Amino acid sequence: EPHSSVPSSTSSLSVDAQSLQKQIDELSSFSDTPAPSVTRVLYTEKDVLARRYVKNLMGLAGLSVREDAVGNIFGRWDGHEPELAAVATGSHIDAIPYSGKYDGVVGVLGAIEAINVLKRSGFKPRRSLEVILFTSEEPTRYGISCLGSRLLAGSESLAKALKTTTDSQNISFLETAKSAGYAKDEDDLSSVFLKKGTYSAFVELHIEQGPILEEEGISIGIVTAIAAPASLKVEFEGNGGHAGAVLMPNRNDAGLAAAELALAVEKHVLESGSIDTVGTVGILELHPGAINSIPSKSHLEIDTRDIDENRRNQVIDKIHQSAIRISKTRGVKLSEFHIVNQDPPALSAEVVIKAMETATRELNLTSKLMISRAYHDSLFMARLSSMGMIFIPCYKGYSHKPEEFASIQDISNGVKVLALTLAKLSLQ
Ligand code: HGY
Ligand code: MN
Ligand code: MN
Ligand code: MN
Repeated sequence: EPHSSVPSSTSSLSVDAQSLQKQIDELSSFSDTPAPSVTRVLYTEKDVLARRYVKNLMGLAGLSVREDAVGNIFGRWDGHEPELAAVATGSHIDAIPYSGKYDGVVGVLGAIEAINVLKRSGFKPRRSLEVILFTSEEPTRYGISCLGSRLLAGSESLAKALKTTTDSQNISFLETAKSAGYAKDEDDLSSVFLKKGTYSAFVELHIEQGPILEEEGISIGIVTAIAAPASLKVEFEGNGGHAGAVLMPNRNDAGLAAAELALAVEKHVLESGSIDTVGTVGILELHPGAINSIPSKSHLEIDTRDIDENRRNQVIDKIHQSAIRISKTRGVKLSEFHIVNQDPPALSAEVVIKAMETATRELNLTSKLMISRAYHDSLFMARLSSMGMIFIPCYKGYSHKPEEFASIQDISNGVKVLALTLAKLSLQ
């Protein structure tokens, strides 16, 4: 009967930095855009290849691998009390167009390496440990963020919506999932929902996607809360017409309505009274998209977030009022105002924060408590169990662009903190 104790001296925690860096580089080659950018969208051929690559690494780490109906992938190391709720970790490998090779990837490949670190140290888990590759954290293909973890957390509305969801090419989610080898028989996605008590804790390793740790020369960020994200889809319709022949008083320009609303988003965000309120219009499409044709239709997708949920919701209400006002003053139709998601923030659990603080201290690493302004799968895993996140510095805070970078030293620090935190939580 193996006796499990947390690795006594932290010197027994050795990260194979060279192979981890190689894996990060190899994984980044599964991309639909040229290096140094990475584009890897859910269920595309590159996504399927990348999944296969990660499943192979899970197998090499001695993990038993299973996949659910939408392609969440679980690698499990049975503890000597396997009936207890397990401790999980993980992140995502999908990448938005022209992004970088560390967002999400550090928390998947780093998690597998954390398992290898513990195995090399002779550690034996009491609670089983699971590494999760979440399907589609990014909203790129179907416009919904954290699709896999949202389902795991039991979102009935999402399970229902996915039966009729299509992508921009009008291909259905279920058909595409099937082509990637998932959603085989049932189109009842509630099979993905995890039972309460499946996990006792969930910890995610991720690059900060902000400049604080690097600026302050701190090695580890201990996340205390994840900001509340929301996304809106808005459409205006006007008569369009000839860009030369229609005089200005006779126009109802859907493109200018969109431009006015985009500036209204900025205005309402800046007037919220807090630096923590953010907002942007990341997608703005004009139809028909010809220089000499007055836009007859415009489509905007708005991303607005705040650490304070009510303040964020007030901004959404003001954006809605502005959309209605603009449609009246410009004589365009507000043909859609749809709130795609309006999620609450998530707080990290004391028990996980404590384990991470102890781990960073034992590893002689500097650390700082901080909030995550980016959302993560942890936002939804917090609905299933105690949650915590470990941040590592990234170059100038860059993310969602090819210049994204994290040093293998910082990544290795994060992996060691993750390994020690998982070990502590496994023995509780
Ligand atoms: O947008 C986000 O916050 C996440 O990085 N996908
Ligand atoms: Mn024992
Ligand atoms: Mn991202
Ligand atoms: Mn991410």
